[in-house]
Amino acid sequence: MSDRGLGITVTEHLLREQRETPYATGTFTQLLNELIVAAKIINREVNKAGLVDIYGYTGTENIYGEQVQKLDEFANSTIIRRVMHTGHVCAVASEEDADIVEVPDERLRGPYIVLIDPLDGSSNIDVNASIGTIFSIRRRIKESGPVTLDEVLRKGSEQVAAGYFIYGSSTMLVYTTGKGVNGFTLNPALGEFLLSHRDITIPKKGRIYSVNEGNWAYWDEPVKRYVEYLKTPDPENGRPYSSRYIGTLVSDFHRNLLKGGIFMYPADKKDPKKPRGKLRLLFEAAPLAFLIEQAGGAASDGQRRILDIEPETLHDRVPLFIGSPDDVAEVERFLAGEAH
Ligand code: P6P
Repeated sequence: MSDRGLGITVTEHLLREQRETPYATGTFTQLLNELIVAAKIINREVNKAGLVDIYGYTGTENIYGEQVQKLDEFANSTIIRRVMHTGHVCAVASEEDADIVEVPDERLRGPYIVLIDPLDGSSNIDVNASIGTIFSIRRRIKESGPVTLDEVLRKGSEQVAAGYFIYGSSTMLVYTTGKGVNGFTLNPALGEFLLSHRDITIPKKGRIYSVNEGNWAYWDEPVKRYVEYLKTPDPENGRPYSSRYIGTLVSDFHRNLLKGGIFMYPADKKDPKKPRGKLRLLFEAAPLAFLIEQAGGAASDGQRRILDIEPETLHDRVPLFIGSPDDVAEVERFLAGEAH
């Protein structure tokens, strides 16, 4: 029952989930609450970017050779600082850092490893398009001692929670702990995330496709055939699909999660350093794959279920086809040469 029509806060929802989870000790609730505090701090800076000198670049490059935005760095350090002091985390791995960042103080270590894409879509900051934060939470394998890479290079099916914040026309949190997907919208007047999208389920088949068609020349032939197929009129089967592409994974994913459809970032021959495409397995594909499956959707690299793929390195990239189950199954048929 909500108070005076306030609605259900994310804390109430977390505590309710915790009560329904026999082994829950509240540590996850506290950890997610710290991620929420970090997101509120980031959201405040995102909303005033451009008014203060937080736009633009730091002049440094990340491990991919990409220019680091000031807001990228701010988001990364804010999240790491917040989760490091919960006493429930032993390490953080970030898309922005070459290696795992361990919690140094033995008194403040716990069983969780947090993986983050601190500011996804940061190239869109300067044009005021929506951007986001992606997080993935795993339990370490060992009981104690230094966190080793093999404790992180594990299948996405081992995640205990995953979600994202989207800083758009409204600020939202969407997450799963393996019991469905729920969405919360920030009420700026209260500073509270309120339950706004209960038990999100993606339509079985959509009418939207999201891909950067500027990479057309670099795609494999089956991908080209599939996109041509989506654009070929066949009203009885809902085609042509509409093309929607924001260029921020979280935003494109969120729209397709609610409306149905497919997001693709195929392998392409554009950059020899990125033969498997641009998106990272641990920081982007795996957390969104956990979410989409919990919402009744599917996520594949074109052949394999994303959640079954074991990374070889911390920054592995992977082709990504994610969204409505019938659409993902269809593109897999094209890639397997079973459809043309
Ligand atoms: P492209 C943003 O830089 C990002 O990592 C994702 O958020 C987004 O989906 C993708 O890259 C966009 O890449 O090559 O289409 O600009």
